[in-house]
Order: sequence, then C-alpha cells, then structure tokens
Amino acid sequence: MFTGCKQSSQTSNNSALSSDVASKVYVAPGEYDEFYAFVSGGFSGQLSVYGLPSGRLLKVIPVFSQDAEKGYGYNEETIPMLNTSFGFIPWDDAHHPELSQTDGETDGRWVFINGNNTPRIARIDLSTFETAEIIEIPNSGGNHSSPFTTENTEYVVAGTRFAVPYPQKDMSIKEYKGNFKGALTFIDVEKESGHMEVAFQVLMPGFNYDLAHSGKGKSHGWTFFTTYNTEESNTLLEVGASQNDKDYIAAINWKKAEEYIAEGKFKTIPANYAHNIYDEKTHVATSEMKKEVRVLDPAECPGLVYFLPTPKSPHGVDVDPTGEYIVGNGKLSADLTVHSFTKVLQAIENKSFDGEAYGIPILKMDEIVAGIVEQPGLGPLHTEFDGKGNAYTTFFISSEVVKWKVGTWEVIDRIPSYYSVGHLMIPGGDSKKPEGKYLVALNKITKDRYLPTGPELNHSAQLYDISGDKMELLLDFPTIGEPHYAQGISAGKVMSKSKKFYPIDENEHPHATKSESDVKVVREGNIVRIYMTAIRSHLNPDNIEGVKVGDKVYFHLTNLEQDWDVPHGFSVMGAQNAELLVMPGQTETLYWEPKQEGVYPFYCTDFCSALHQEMQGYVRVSPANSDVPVKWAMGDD
Ligand code: K7E
Ligand code: CUA
Repeated sequence: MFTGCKQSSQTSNNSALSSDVASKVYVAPGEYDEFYAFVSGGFSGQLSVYGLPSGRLLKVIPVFSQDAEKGYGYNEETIPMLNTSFGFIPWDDAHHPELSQTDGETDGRWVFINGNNTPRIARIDLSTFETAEIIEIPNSGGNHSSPFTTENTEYVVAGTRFAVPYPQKDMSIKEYKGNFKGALTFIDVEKESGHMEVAFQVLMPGFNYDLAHSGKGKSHGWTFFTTYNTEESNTLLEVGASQNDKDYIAAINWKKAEEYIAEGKFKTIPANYAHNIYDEKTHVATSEMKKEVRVLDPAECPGLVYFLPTPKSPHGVDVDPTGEYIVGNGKLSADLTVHSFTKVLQAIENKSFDGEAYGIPILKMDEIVAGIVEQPGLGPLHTEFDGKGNAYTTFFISSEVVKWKVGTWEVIDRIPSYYSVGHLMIPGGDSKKPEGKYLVALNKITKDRYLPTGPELNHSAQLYDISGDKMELLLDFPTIGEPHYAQGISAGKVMSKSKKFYPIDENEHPHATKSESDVKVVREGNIVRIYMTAIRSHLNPDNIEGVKVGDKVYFHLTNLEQDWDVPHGFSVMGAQNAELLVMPGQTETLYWEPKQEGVYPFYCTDFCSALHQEMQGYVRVSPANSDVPVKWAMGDD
C-alpha cells in the first residue's frame, strides 16, 4: 500500500529524461513512423490516428459524432450513419478501439470502436480510414465492455454496463434487483466484407458488465467479462456496489453458444435497432431497422456461462498472449488476481462450485487462481503484455505503470505516469503477438504538464520505451477528447492497403456526374438538384439561376480528380449544415434551403491548387413566386 502512496505523492513534473530520449522519438521530416496508434476520442465520439514514436496526429476519423470539418453526419450521404432507434444521434462516448485479428494477430483490415451512451459498435475500414458501418446494440444500456474481438474476428462483443429491463419497459427503479438484466451480445463479423450482424445475446443477471477480452490459443472459444455491482444496487453505487468482497469474471463459452443456437435452444424476442452501412461504390450510407434478436438463457443452457470470483469490482480483464492467464484488475483490491484457464477447465470438470447465482455456477476461487501479484500499486485498471513474458498494469490512484512477470507474479519495474493513468497500450498488446517495443499510457489528468488553457486541460498520452529492462519515458503528447483505450499496429500492415482515390468509373452514386459535359440543374417541383463537378480549378456550373426562396436545393458535387490527396471542398453562403469535403472520384451532397432572395457565392473550401481562390461561383435566388427559368453555365457555354 505504502509503495503505491509514495508514487502517488510524486508530483514533480521534471522527470529525469536521459539525453538521447529526443532521438528515440525523432522521426525526420519526410520519414514515416513505425506504428499507427488508434486512440479513442472518448467524449469526442471520434477516433484519432497518431504515428508512433513521434506522437504526430495523422487523422481524426469521425465515427459517432458529427464532424463539420469533414461534413460527416452533415452531408446527405453520411446522415444515415448516425441513425438509431432513437432517431438521428449526433454524439456518443467512444471508449475502446479494437483491431481485427487473424490467428490472434492484428491484421490491419478494420478497427472497431464502441459507442457507450447509445449502445453501438462501429467498424472503420483501414483502406480508407472511414467509418464503414455502425450497428446499434439492442436491449443494452451503456455499451462499455465492447467491442473486444475473438481470435479470428469471428465476433466482436458488446456487454451492457448498466443493467436495464429486458426487453425495455416502464417499471419501478426500486424493483431493479432480480428484474433488471444484463445482455452480453455477440456480433458476427462477416469474413470478407466485415459486415456485422447481431448473432445472439446471452441474458445475464442485472450486474454491471465493465470490460471484456476474448480467449486466445487454448482459451479460444471463450470470452471473459468483468462484473461489478453484483450487489445489484440501484442507487449510490459508490457505496452500494462496493459491498461484496468479490465480484465475478463471467466466462462465456461462445462455441457452446453456437451449439445451442444450432439446436434451436434460443428465444427470439422483439427488438428495435439500427444497422447502418456506408457503400463505397454508391458513396451513400443506408440505415435499416432490425426487429428481433436471438437470446440464450444461461439457466437453460448448461456449460454456457461460469462465474470466476475476483476481488473487488474488477475493471479490466486481460488475457495473456498464450491464452492461459486471465488477469482481473480489481479496482478496490490491494492485489492483482490472475486466473488460470487450465484450472478453470479442471474446476468445471470436477464441478468445484461455490454455489450459483441465478442458475450460473460459481467456480471455487482457490481452485482457479494461478497467482497473485501482491500489492503492486493502488487502483489497478488495465493490463497489457509485451510478448516476452511480462505484463504491464496501470494504477489510477498511484499514477504509475507497473511491470510484472507472468508466472512468477513478481513486480520487476515501475514508472510514474503524469497523471492518473487509465488504459495503456502496447501495439498488439492484447493479441497473441505483441510488438513489445513501446508502451503508451493514456492519462486523465495533465495539470502542470502543458501551458494552461483555462479550466479545461487536454488529456494525454505518454510514450515509454519498454525494449530494455527498465521502462523509460520518451514523450508526452496531448490527445483529442478522453483517450480511454488505444490500439497500435506496425505501419507496414496497414499502409500498403491504403486507398489513394476512388475510381470515377466505379462511382455508382445515384446523383454522380462523371464528366463535365453532364453537369445540369434539374427542378422537380420545389426540389432543385444541382449536378456539379469539381476539378482544378473550377466548379461546374459556376453560374446558377432559377432557384427560389423556399426551394429544397441539393448540391450533388462529384470530384473528378483521379489523383491522391486532391479533395475539393464546397460550401454556400448561409448553408445551415457544414462543408462538403469530397475525395477524388467521390460524390457528396450538401442540402441548402435558401431563405432570402439574393445572389450567393459558393466556393471550394480546400486549398487545392494555385488557382484555388478562383474556384468559386454564384447561385441566384429569386422570390418564391418569380418566373426566372432554371439556367446554368460555366465560362461562355
Ligand atoms: Cu478503463 Cu471506458 Cu476501458 Cu476509460 S475504461 S480508463
Ligand atoms: Cu478545389 Cu480549392
């Protein structure tokens, strides 16, 4: 305990850095970083992409929140991505990026991330670095233990943090205990396309399901979820959910679940959830509402779920690269408890149960524990692995990262973080093949680390070199939003697949204009569709007449460029949404309702060429009752 306190009282920000640290993070101008890091944006709802070791910000990918910079959630094509059973939702709280895996290794195809508030999972395509799909999770409240993948991305998972009535209904909150439920959802990921479908839900007791990780190697076929509030308290949880000595890690045998599903042992219950897909050919997202879900009841499905008693309100659950060790990071516990998967199987075999909860067998704790890391620090949250037999755990309260040996459970190194570290990330650190060169600590509090910026200070990431015996702090950089979790991957696994532009002849957008000779303005009642093209350095047409006050105007802009890194932007004066930022070969649509007569300029918003400033035009807006005919032109045509 005292070791931890000493660390926490360390408030100096002058950590001694060795003189060659700068060279370790210096990536010369024009050179590439060694790793991509995908860092959650937390309450920004987005995903940011950094290069490591430089800490350079490469891109912010809009996922769950509208993004005016890219027009995401504002242009007509991407608005359906943010559709849910509650209608259009322009924000969420994103926690855990998770890279797709093949054979337990990151494969660089997709990165998934959860939306916590309005339960959703998004899939980002790593050839385009765009959000390709979002699926809502039915009958859940707070999709936190998500979207941790299985070894071959058979599934990504979603566990409800908040128990809720299942299915949702009006009832007294005081009747929580025994009546609220926790759904653990397995989302099938189609092998080639990556398309997600809710495969089934496991209907669990009304605990809080905090985090998850799937088994690998010998534990492949299982997924582990931490629980807290096994007390089933519905008020003042800081007291009510901290009563029990132990909560559980719920071990779900999803291969068994597949058998039960195949045998028809599920119930189909009504649900209502959105499934949104962005089509790369049409450049348009569509949203479909799904109406039912298959559910398995553990009490009726022997062998599907076991509880592993784990002290005390465990937060992260992390599985080592071999799949043998399951680390429970008990937030309120003085020690770290590590379970053995082999012992778990033995205990199941021998029926070494310590009773049951809601029909789910509780394994005897002393029969499944592999080892205890004794008093490593205060407030353990998350653990990752370096692939060399070491584990690294973050301690929120004592603000440090502690390195310990898997198997002997001895602490071998510790280093402060500045301050209050949450997750940590080692590239591949939750896979079978960690690339254990760097570790990134994701910190909540940064006071005194950067120039003050008023009451709000950015969160931060800290980069450590873990290639030697001692961890070494290299770099400290601010992040966007709150970086809960992050994932990293060798640049080579991603960059070779990166798309440079969309082939224009494959553009199937219903309102695409594939050649300048096809530009036009079409009136359909009070709807006006402007089929416009952009190429350096003009928008075509650039003189438009015949639009009237009260019309519904759609600018369908196609970028005719067929070269890397030549987007064109577009906006029109008085537009109430955001710009378009159209990639080469893509079509995007800006909706505009002109409110007042006049002549309004529009222009390209992205400095695309020497004559970018000339990339402009006018649209004339006449009174609602005028008879100015629809006309369009560019140059003398
Ligand atoms: Cu620990 Cu949401 Cu994964 Cu934040 S969670 S730290
Ligand atoms: Cu196109 Cu600026």
